[in-house]
Amino acid sequence: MSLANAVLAGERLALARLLSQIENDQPSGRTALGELFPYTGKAHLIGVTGAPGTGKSSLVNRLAHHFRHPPPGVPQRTIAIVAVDPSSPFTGGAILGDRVRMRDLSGDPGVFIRSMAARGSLGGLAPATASLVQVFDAAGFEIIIIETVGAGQAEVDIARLAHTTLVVEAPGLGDEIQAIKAGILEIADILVVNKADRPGVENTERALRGMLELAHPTQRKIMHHGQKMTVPVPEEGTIEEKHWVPLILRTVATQGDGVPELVKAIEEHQNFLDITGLRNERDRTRLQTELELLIQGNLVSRWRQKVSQTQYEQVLESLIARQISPHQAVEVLLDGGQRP
Ligand SMILES: Nc1nc2c(ncn2[C@@H]2O[C@H](COP(=O)(O)OP(=O)(O)OP(=O)(O)O)[C@@H](O)[C@H]2O)c(=O)[nH]1
Ligand SMILES: [Mg+2]
Repeated sequence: MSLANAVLAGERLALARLLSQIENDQPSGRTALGELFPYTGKAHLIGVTGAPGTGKSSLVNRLAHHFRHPPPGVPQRTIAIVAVDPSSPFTGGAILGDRVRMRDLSGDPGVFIRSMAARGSLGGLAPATASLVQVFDAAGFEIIIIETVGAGQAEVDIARLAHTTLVVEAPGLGDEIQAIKAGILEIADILVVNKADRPGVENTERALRGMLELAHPTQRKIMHHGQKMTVPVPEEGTIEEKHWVPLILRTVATQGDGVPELVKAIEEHQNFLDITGLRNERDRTRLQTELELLIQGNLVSRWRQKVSQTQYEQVLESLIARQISPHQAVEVLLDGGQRP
């Protein structure tokens, strides 16, 4: 049986082996992914991002627990977690979070957790993460959570992989400003003020609400009364009707407070995407982004094979000495590193 077929048959060892091959950018991993790709497109992808230490891993753990042990009458769902830690595999918080998760979720065959610290050689972290997510999707996991430390563009790219993006804030981090910097409000579908047991939670929430009002002025009134936006009817299909105003919710991840409400909000957003047809639009954008990142990565790596480090440094020196302009340098380098 091929590795892809073993993954489709639900073999966990095969799944783990394929995830490693993909992380290491092995050709065998790409072959299997090619076989699996037609089976993707079913999972609901949830991105969880936010500043270091805001409680993302604790929250993801709670969410996973909730999806595995739902209230009566609600179907149980399988869940995969991809924790992306772009820093060292030994210092990152993903490791700590995983230990917490292992204790709560280990032994449950409906849960699969993967930490990713390595950067694939082609195209960077976001495409590698996208590939892992595709494997989980094909393997039949119904919910896939992608946890990233929200610091820069790479994390925003990864968050864009998701259907529903949660941005996690916590009181007392000066996080309002960080959120603006990372452009994170633009990607947030749900803003979670975690550590709501800590002092300063009102201030954090007020700051976020203020920023939301700036970003979505037409929704000012609705937000003012602290009400959730109702899901619009798609009859007219105008852009306004497809507008989702991010929800702000408080949680205490350590206790599980606010988690049922958060799950409800995620489901509401999922419905909104389905009803408005935005899910298809997001899928399209997502795959297009992935394609473009892969093209960039591939072109750069092909080019690197043609130009030696010495040639590259010679051109760089000429540039620094003002003998050639940046544009001329690019021309020279793309022509195989020959000086004019
Ligand atoms: N008081 C309080 N502490 C919390 C809460 N949620 C998480 N913590 C604590 O905050 C610390 C960081 O939690 P993590 O879940 O590892 O946070 P994280 O955002 O995943 O951290 P990184 O992955 O390192 O960015 C841990 O000590 C948690 O126990 C909360 O709601 N209230
Ligand atoms: Mg974490």
